Amino acid sequence: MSDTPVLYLKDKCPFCLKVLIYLLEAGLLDGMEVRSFVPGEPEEGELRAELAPHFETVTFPAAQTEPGVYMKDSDAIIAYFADTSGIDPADLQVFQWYAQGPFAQIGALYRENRELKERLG
Ligand SMILES: N[C@@H](CCC(=O)N[C@@H](CS)C(=O)NCC(=O)O)C(=O)O
Repeated sequence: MSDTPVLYLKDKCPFCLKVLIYLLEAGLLDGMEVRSFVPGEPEEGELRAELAPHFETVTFPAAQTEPGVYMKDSDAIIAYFADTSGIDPADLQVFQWYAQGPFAQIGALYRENRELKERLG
């Protein structure tokens, strides 16, 4: 197996998009292998089966930073690549626009929706 880091993404996932934007804008994506799936397509089962032994619960995005070393959680993945590359996400304009704009709004709407549903019982 090569030492190229691998990124595991679920199509249209907002957490995955956050990592993707960071890596793209930082110029790091070219050096990575991206394995993504559309929910319901056959690749989904393959990727979940690959990741399942490495996590108690599989979530996307996930990354294999070196052969056999897996991590998940979008902020942790960004922090790892920021640390190894020295490229601070705070300096990336498109990343900041997304993280503080649409991504933050999606989170706020999700929490509001969950609260309203709980109140409805
Ligand atoms: N805190 C995690 C949340 C990631 C997350 O919840 N991703 C969703 C997809 S948008 C997921 O993996 N859901 C479970 C699944 O598809 O099995 C992160 O920042 O990466």
